[in-house]
Amino acid sequence: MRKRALITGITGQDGSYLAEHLVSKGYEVFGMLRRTSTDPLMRIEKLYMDRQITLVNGDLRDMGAVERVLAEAEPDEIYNLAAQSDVSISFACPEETFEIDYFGVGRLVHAAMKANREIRIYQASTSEMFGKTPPPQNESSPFQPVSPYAEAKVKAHEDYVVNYRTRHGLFICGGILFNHESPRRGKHFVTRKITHSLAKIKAGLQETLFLGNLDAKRDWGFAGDYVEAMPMMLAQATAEDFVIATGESHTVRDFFATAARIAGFDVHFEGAGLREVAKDARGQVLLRVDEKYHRPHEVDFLCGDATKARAKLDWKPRHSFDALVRMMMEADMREVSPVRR
Ligand code: NAP
Ligand code: G4F
Repeated sequence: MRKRALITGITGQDGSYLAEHLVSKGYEVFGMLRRTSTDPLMRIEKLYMDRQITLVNGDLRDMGAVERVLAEAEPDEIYNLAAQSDVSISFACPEETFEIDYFGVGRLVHAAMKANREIRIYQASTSEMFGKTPPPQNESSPFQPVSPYAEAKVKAHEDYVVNYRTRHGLFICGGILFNHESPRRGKHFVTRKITHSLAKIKAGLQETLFLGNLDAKRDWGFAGDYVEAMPMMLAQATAEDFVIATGESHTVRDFFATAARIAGFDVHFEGAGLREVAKDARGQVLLRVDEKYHRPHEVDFLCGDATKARAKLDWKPRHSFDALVRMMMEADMREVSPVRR
């Protein structure tokens, strides 16, 4: 019998890669689709048109809808990827963030428990939960969240992953994934903002890119590699949490410099703080710092230790930092200037 998987957040970056991965492994895949999704087929059009996935309308904010989606999908496995996933938006919209990223998880877990206690559940936890805890961060590192997004994810992890696993015996794994990117990344996240803007600057469609904190360090991996760890977690004999990371960190400035080099710019940096700029060889300012992109509280340094995932899941990342930046930069150059190909 084919395994049935329900993916919430199927229209997002991870949902689209995971759907492709599970289809390739022979799963019957269902996806929860929000009525308000702005561009629902942007990342999953082929899967949908080829009838390789089934989309079911629902919203994590609506208990009745969650129950109906579960009744229709009858999943063996649930991958809860749906979230208000933008950290800086969470400072502006904390209630909406909690409604989806905390209460939404509770609705899904309760509905799953009512439908079938044997369902295996993957919850998208996050490295953002470590907040101020210095690197390297692993499964034993304390959580010190500094944003409403991270607080909601910590509470969901503690209340619905750890607690429902130990107290109610449910099979729930928390995947504590460090930042992972791809050409499908939303353009408001810093990596894609950089590659997409550089592609436009290169094509003469934009003059300058404005960013916030260039010193923040992130452990960036490729989303396509990371989603493969999700079904591996649910295939274990016992439910546990796993950190998924590359173990290598770079600053936002490094990401920009690497992408600019791949795009063909010869960049150098001048000045410091809010006056820091990056110029090309002709002196054109490609990058300026704008205070409006700084956050009220920042996570300065994330670098994950995925030793447990390597040992127990036999998972490791297949793409290097340079390969990831190249993949994103080249995809954006093709998207912005298709005639160049
Ligand atoms: P994403 O691209 O922002 O996708 C988020 C998805 O959630 C979208 O499909 C969105 O659907 C859906 N969604 C939002 N609110 C919903 C609601 N009320 N009901 C149902 N669906 C809703 O995020 P991602 O990068 O793929 O990340 C996937 C998950 O992993 C998220 O939970 C995120 O917090 C977590 N995570 C991400 C990273 C990372 O680096 N990417 C790292 C660690 C953890 P619409 O199309 O309707 O907006
Ligand atoms: O790309 P970001 O917005 O990602 P962030 O905040 O690390 O969150 C992402 O990864 C988390 C995993 O740790 C996920 F849970 C979460 O859902 C999301 O996928 O920002 C990365 C860094 C930050 O330090 C930010 O301050 O880049 C810095 N940054 C500098 N200028 C900027 C900008 N970030 C954005 N989005 N836009 C800027 O202009």
